Amino acid sequence: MNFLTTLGINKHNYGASTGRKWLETEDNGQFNIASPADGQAIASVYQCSRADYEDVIETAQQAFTTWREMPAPNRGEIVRQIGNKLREFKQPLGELVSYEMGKSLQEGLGEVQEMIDICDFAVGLSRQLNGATLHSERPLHRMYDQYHPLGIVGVISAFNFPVAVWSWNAMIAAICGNVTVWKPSEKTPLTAIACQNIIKDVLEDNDLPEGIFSLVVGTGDITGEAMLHDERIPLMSVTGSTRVGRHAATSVAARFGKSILELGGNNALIITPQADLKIAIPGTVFGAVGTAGQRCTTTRRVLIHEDIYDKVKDTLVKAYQGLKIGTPLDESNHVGPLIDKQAVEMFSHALNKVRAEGGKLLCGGEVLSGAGYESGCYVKPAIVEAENHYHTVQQETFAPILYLIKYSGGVENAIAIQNNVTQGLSSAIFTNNLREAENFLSHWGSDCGIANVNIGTSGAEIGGAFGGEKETGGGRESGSDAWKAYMRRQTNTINYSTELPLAQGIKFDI
Ligand code: UN1
Repeated sequence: MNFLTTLGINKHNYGASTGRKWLETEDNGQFNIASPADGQAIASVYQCSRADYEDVIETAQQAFTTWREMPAPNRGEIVRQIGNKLREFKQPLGELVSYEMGKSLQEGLGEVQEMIDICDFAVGLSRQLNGATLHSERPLHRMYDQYHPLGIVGVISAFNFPVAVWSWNAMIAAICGNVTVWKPSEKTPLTAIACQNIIKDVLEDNDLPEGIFSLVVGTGDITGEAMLHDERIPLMSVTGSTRVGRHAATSVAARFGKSILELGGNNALIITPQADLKIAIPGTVFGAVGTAGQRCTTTRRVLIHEDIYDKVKDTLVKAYQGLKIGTPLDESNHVGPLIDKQAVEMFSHALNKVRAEGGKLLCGGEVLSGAGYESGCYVKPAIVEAENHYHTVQQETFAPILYLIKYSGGVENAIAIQNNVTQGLSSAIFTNNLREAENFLSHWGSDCGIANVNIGTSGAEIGGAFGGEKETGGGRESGSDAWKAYMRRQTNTINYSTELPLAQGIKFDI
């Protein structure tokens, strides 16, 4: 595996770094990482110790005092160089993402492309961290907003986007003047270590101090849990399940920290009688089986009008029968493995449950075995006819299960079904009818953070703000003005007169 050597992945790797330097703890246990693609051991990672964690946080605090002094466009220049390094390492990093996490190589490369794109976006943004200039009610007074950095930004990321989510947070945080401490998923620490190796040269070439981009690979108590309760970390950005996010939100709020939460989705796609099925069908299939159904934005429910229900159902089942399932490193395969055997069990369990509730399995659902499937992590994506109120349909199962739900009447009925879940991340409608599309996008339409017309639920561009409502957590990352969450806001009023007029015309003579 050439990509391992190129990315500096050894047989045993350290799990804690302050940017240029690895902390050399070897006695706190290791994570042994095997690939879901072939079940083979890849490498191991020494877990960060309590002392390492303290070291990382103290170094990061120190680095913040230097980093925030640097003009934002100069910080942008560092991010520009990181983007260039990522371009250089796109192929091997994409391969490692694919091998360690199991998503198809196309999607692994796509994930690294998202990292490059966010770097470019952040470089431009480094000259645009602007606030408003406001008119004061008092003469010879001026008022404006400014945005200042916060300090340490803690990033807890999930296995499914093992590197892109870090970059959305870390690159925006960096141009804002913050330093980042990253705790990757313990299922995918090798890609995180690779990223740290990739940025190391940039930090060295620019003679930057330790602590601007740090990494802590470890279990909850020593890293994740410690970060949630650590008052030295003013902002926590957490990607994960709603269960994890609820705990994170309350822990961080209890110490008046800020959080950005990107949690579960239960994304629906509506196909109306006026949809162009030529694009609706591939949009649905990619949304449902891409990343083996393990994106937060995966299409989980498809709401089909009764007039076209049978036709869409048959076409989808036929499309599923043509899916190629196999090693993610072979670009001709559409679907790779799930992350681990536990995920396979959850997939099978959800299918059993939904059938017990009255759901009808139309295709897929098998766990694959035999040549090429030795890891035990490959499944056949499933399509199930179901009803929206089923308990299983209301849950996010992180696996390729697509629920077909029939609706009748106007688009408002489909919108009502789509909104009738506790999550609110992504949503889509396929229609060529302007009225249906605009109703879907209106304030009585989709209640999700992302609402697309004639595009599936997944595959958002980095230029938009990414995140969702309700149990998805309300956070926004990446593009648009999501950067504001990484800064503290200050309102400044300046008096350049020789008087002291008080606001609201209050008289106070002494
Ligand atoms: C996630 O699943 O956590 O929109 C992020 C998408 C990707 C990001 C998904 N750009 O599917």
